[in-house]
Amino acid sequence: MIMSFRWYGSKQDKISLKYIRQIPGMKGVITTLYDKMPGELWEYDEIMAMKKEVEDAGLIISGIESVNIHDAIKIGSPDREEYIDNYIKTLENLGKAGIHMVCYNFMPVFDWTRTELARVLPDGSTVLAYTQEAVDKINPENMFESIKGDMNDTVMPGWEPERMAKIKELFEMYKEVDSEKLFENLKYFLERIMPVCDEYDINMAIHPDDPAWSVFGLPRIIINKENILRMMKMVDNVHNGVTFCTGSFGTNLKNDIPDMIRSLKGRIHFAHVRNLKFHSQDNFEESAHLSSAGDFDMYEIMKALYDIGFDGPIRPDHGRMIWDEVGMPGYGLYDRALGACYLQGLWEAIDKNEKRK
Ligand code: DNO
Repeated sequence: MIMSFRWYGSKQDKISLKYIRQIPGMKGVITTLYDKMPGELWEYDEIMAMKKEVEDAGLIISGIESVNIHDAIKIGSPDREEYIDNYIKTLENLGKAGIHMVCYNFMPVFDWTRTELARVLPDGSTVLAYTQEAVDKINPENMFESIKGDMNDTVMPGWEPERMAKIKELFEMYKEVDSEKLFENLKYFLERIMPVCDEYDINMAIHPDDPAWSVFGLPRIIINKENILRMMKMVDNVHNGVTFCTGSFGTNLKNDIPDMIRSLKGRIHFAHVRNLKFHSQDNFEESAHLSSAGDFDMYEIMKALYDIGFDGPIRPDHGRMIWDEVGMPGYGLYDRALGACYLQGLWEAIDKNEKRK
């Protein structure tokens, strides 16, 4: 596995590449061109400039999170062709730059959804949290306003103000799109991009929907084993793969995470590994990474990744805000660094144990 850290670029991220490199075992960053809107073309020179900056700091770009998908592609409107053409060209430029993993999602309107960005735990740390009750009470148009105050003046990906300003329009555009239509549009998109992925050996890694159910009446399809296997089969190409995000699939307690990992052998191209603590199925928070801090057995998760021979980029996912750090919720330095070390500790123990057998 390639231990990596999500980095928002020197213009946006308060955390420097130097700090990231100082985390033990850290090899790469997962990043993106943050000023690109979904559907916009990424020029080769822009990609190379970003790559140079990272490599000059002694790290590699282990993958892109994300090259976002324009709504026209998800909706399947006639103008999708132009955006798919741009996507293909972007993939070609990434491939030429030697970048071989691209994370994306196919969630309508909202990306991940949390109802609190700074729930205070008994130890004084703060975490992202979700309650169904809060979602059920809120008008989706007010969703952004309701969490904005806790964003600490950062722009959280998926929640860009320009995008949120068009929210009414977006809902209108998705009116005719149900789950089947979304599957169909995803298939169309994947079939169009697979040739360029084959040519440049680019692993596409879809991020699951978070939480793993419909919110605000919008369809969500990447939510469980059945659907993800359906997606793998519908475009049966090794480059059509998954970002296995334990914290997203894991929002639904019915999802057996280690079993899902095993069933996706060869198709997991990227792993987001974090823990959740449930008060009930409808009320959970993003705990520290350790098994003892939440409800997941992190050993079993890492063991499943190990057993399927996972060798792609992996990153600690959302962390708590600790030690008075102020930053983008979920994406501070300290707790994610602790998470990275913990995951590597589990991996080393599993690896040594297996090799001694
Ligand atoms: C949240 C992230 C998601 C993810 C996208 C991938 O913190 O895991 O925003 O990056 O869904 O496109």
